[in-house]
Amino acid sequence: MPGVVLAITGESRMKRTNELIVALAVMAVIIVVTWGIYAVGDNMPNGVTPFSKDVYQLHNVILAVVTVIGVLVFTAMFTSIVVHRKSKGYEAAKFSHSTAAEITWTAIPVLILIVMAIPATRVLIDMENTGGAEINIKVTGYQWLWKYDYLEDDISFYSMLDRESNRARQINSGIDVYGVDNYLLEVDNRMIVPTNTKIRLLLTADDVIHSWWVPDLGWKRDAIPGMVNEAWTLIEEEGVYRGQCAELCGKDHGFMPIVVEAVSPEAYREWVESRRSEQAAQADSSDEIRPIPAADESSALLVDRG
Ligand SMILES: [Cu+2]
Repeated sequence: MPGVVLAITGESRMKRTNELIVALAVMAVIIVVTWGIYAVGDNMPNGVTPFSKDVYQLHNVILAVVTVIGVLVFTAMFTSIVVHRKSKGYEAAKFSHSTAAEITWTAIPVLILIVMAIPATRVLIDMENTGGAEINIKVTGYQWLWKYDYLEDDISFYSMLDRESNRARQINSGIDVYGVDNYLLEVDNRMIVPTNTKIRLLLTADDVIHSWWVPDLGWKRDAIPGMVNEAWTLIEEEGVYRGQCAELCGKDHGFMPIVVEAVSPEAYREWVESRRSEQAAQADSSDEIRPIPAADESSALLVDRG
């Protein structure tokens, strides 16, 4: 009898070793496939504000956590499917309740969620903190353009799809859209802001719900009629940052881009002065009307880095 017991233990140890080898092989395949997908795919942009960098870090941490979970779960699943298949004589366990299993598969996910919630909450709280802004800009969405009101500087203007993109997008325009620079991502009047300055944006809309989204700033916020949503940004690098309306708002939803141009605080002051005198001249000659798209010299302070 002891001989039989010994033989069985030896056999089950062999089985365990085989299972382990299969599990490691399966895990290696899953890791290689996952790595391949990550290598080929696009990650979200790191952005140009401290806040967008926090969001990016948070995204990376959570992506790592879910990747580890995914690798472990798929390894266990595929190993079980291969090693414990019915044709090898395996039968499913028939227990109906296991307190230990219930506690384990509740406690572990709860712990993981708590660990992920801590940094996520920190970023969310930071996102809501619009205090201490030096510049307040009201952004209003219309079908299908944006209006920017600089509350401290009394500047206000509309910003719509630039003339070249608009011409190219017409049916049978005969224009090759690939030849148009920043096709559908250029406007007549860019939103000019200074770098390294906390800017509060007050978002609203005048007709339907729009959504103001510039990926490099790290957030997206709905512009809702009758409501004012708040957001803030602080752009560290000079440059041109492009975005789009991100809420389906009607037939020309795809034709109301957003272009933010961050310039040095000195260049910003100059722009404010020139814009103000331009506005004063306009106010003398006519009442405010929505402009027809026109190439605007003042919006070309900075060469687009493409
Ligand atoms: Cu819209």
